Amino acid sequence: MERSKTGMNSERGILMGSARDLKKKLKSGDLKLAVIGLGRIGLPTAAVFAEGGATVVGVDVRASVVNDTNSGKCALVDEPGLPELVRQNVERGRLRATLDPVKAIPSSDFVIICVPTPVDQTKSPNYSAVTAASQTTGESIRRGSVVIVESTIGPGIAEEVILPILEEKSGMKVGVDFGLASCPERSDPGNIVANMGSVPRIVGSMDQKCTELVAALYESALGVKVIKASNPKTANAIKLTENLFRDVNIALANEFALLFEEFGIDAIEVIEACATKYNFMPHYPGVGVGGPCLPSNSYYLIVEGMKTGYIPNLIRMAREINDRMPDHVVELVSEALNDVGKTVRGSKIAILGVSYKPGVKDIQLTPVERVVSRLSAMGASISLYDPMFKGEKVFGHQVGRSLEEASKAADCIVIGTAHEEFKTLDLDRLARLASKKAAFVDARNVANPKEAARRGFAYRGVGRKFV
Ligand code: SAJ
Repeated sequence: MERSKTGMNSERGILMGSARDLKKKLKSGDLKLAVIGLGRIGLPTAAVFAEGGATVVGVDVRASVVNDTNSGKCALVDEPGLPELVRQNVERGRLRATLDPVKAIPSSDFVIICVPTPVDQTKSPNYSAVTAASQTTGESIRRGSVVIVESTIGPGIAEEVILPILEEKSGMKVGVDFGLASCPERSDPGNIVANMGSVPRIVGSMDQKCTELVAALYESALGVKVIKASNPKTANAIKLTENLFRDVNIALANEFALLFEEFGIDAIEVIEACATKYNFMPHYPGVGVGGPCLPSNSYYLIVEGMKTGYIPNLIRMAREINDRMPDHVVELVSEALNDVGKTVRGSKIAILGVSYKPGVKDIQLTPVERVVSRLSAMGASISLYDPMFKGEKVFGHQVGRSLEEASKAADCIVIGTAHEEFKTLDLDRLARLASKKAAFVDARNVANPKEAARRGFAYRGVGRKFV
């Protein structure tokens, strides 16, 4: 029996076998995976691979997540299908979790790293969780295993930061003793389980053999198509390109909105008409861009670009435009209140929706937070309502148990998130609940401007300032 340099017992590693061996191992239930990080991406990843036939051990630093998982529970209730998938696969004995990476990594064929990569106050990427996971993996990995990085990282971080750590900690060589691949997650929060079974995956690794193996893993266990990229940095560039494409196009939509407000033109009418053209992909203006991905991902590319002396100005400017939208919404609130002879100071402002996007229970970098803090600082009393946070404390405010509770006697109603519930607002009822002369500021364009104005509201929408 060959001993790996890390002194662990090991059998012939997956890297030494073929894609066919891998599929056989998966079929026989002998394929073992470790997933590092059981958050919004890691837990679904662990669950779908278990559902696909692998035996998965999830690793997380949070005891609550580990205990929940081992008792078949899942806190991500806003991910359709995930709670059932976790329960079923824990009951089947295919999925379990641990706080101790050494209980997961040495026996695994694949180690999948799904830890967060936020940016810090200075907008620099914080890769500390990724480097820590790489160190732990390097210390425990067995010969012949493959490391897959699903976390979103800058181009070159896999080759220049993660790889040296893995080689140094394991004392082994990539491409010879272990494999390293980037397979960035591409899942849409709020729809992740379905996405993981349908959206093609991108795989780029240090050598062709490893790329073939990782591709075979995702194809056979998840049933998805796999795009083979030239190398990890290309795979990471692909992920960032699709997210920055979205962020820049949202910024363009926000810039059109700011312009068309000055011209008295309805930006939504314009965008929807443009969307009838075959090559126009509609993006919509609003209170800004939130979430763990788009507000951060640009900086991975900006920072790597600046190291080369090239400053990606368009990408940077797009961030500035999107980051300014919450302040624009505060201006719209102030204007609309003026229309009814009121000021922000002393007004009751009901904010409907705090999540960064519809249908998810997530306030990470939500643009609504700045609207709440600015209006509070300007002397308004704030009441919040969000169907995902009923009765909970958010931004220091108690979220109401109902829309009615939050909107009662409000001088201004602000739509912060386009949750389903807000798309069928009963404007008559809202007008009766709100104070006599009230404003309505739709920062997610869910309501019909004319209908709002017809109920006597002083109306403002992002890109809609004409009624
Ligand atoms: N938004 C707009 N206007 C739009 C679309 C979105 O203002 O037209 C806002 C949303 O309200 C939200 C933010 O942008 O605040 C981000 O929304 P999103 O729908 O892009 O959602 P994320 O960040 O949850 O997911 C994105 C997705 N990326 C792309 O669609 C290119 C998802 O597929 C990625 O997997 C995810 O980032 C990620 O993890 O990177």
